[in-house]
Amino acid sequence: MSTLYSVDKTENNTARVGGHAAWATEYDLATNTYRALDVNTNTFCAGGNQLGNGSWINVGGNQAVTTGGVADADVNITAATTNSGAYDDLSGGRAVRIITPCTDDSCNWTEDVDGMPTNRWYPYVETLEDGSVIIIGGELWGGYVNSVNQMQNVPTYEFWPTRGDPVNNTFLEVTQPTNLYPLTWLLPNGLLFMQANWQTTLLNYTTNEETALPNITRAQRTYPSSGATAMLPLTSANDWIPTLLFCGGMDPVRDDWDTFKWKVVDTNTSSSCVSINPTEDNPQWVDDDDLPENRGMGNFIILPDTRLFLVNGVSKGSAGYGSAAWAINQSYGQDPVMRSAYYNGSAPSGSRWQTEGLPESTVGRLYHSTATLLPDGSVFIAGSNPNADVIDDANNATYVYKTEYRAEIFYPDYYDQTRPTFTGLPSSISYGGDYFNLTIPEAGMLGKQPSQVVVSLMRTGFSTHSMNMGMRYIEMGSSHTVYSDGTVVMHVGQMSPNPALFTPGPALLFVTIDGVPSVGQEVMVGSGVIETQPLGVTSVLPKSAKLTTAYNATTAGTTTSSGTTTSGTSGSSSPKVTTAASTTSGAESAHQVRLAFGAVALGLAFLLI
Ligand SMILES: [Cu+2]
Repeated sequence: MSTLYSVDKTENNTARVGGHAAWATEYDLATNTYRALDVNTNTFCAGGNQLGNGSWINVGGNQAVTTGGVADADVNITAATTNSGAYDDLSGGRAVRIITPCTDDSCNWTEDVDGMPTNRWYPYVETLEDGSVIIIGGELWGGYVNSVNQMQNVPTYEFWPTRGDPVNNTFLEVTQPTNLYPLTWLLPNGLLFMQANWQTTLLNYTTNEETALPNITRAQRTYPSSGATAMLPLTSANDWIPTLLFCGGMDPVRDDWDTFKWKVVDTNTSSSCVSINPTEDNPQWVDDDDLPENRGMGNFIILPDTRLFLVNGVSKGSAGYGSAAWAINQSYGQDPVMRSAYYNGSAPSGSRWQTEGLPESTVGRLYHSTATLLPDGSVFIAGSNPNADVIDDANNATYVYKTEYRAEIFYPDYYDQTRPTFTGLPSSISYGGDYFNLTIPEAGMLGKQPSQVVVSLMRTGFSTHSMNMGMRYIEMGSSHTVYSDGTVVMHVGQMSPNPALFTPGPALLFVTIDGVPSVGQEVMVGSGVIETQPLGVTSVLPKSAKLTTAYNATTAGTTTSSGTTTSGTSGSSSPKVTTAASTTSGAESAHQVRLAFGAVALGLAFLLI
């Protein structure tokens, strides 16, 4: 059972809640039904991520609006005053919204309309080592880009829960006009990698020191160019060293993005891919294989077999909409790319992209579309609305790009294969400590060798604007014991005692054998509380062994002396440890599988796939 939480912008959806149009839902994939959730603030272009306690946070947005996205007369309207306009909404610029997923229809978004001291439209949200979040940048009221002359830049970051006043950030002061949703990743060394406009920096968010890195090459990747971006899977093969990949976007004709002087919608998007290894000495941008076709607003989804799936986007133009004379109706992008692609980062250079056998979609996914991995390894795709309000056949039949309410599911090539199965997942995974065991029955091994088994943890991220904030894959260190009846027990190390490598909160655990993943099972990483995480010592794995005795559930895992070891190899090492250990106690909690879905202009009434 999977449930998606979607957040739209304030607009005239047919779904209703609390006497007004609904712009948030809980969607049950199993029954293809949804429950409208009563969000009152305007969530237009908010940011979001997963907290260490299992809740989802969604922050910022825009002023209260009425029909057509037009600002209400009282744009600062908040809970202290009366809701207004056609949609009965409140200003969302300073709002902090939280939902804790549930299985009984009891949960709703809680909204603090004064949750931040400043408006933030297009803020980036990244989860930190203690399961709190840093909220970065944005602007006050919205606009196509963050133009210098509009005087609405918000060049600060702050935290939730709050750690005091917002902190000024030089990088955000020098990267206008394309520093909305500044692309940010927490690195294993605790620094924040930030990329916006052409610039790149490393931010120490505790000392506010910045270290400039070389400018990104060949194209801009931040909104509104909106390249596809991801941290590549952290694996034993790459020694858990992070590489950040940026594909597509646009090399703008004008760096000021002046829509009076440049027909953005007729400009080709980029086919370039570049990557950087930001924790190396002297990091440099390097070219990666070009995309199969040029694409802006592409969305990378990490698959549990470590490939990336690329979907959505356009071949011409940019994200955003508006009243420029050259717009396609309101859209600043056109010619949707219907073909998706796989990227295999472990393939030799020149052969990393694969498009053979991939079906083409018939649904264009332009501005405000989304995608997310589901626990069964498929990819859920939805949304598209490059317009200020709902556009449909009834109110604007001639529009080229209408509001898209159809959702799709993409099934990767492994989907219909027999899947690995496993049992024994604990309710939580700690930072360091004793290893745990997963049991794979003989049938679950698919006839493969235990050396082909990979155990990984994944986060789907909060999907919006071609980004999945918080999306991450990490391979767990493991070794194995094989029994005479073919049962394999995987000994899996706890997460390295470094929460910056993989921050606390719910994650999906996959067992993948020779490229075929199991269905992911949810597990809490860390204490389940937003706090400095208890750290143990790095797990010590037993040597891999092959026993002459059959598997016995009551003795397995406690000892390997029940049989004769006929072969032994050392288990793969655990991810690098960069922090020392100390321990405090923390509560553990288990959570149901839930994925949040941060879509603006995402349809609320999904059609059957
Ligand atoms: Cu937007």
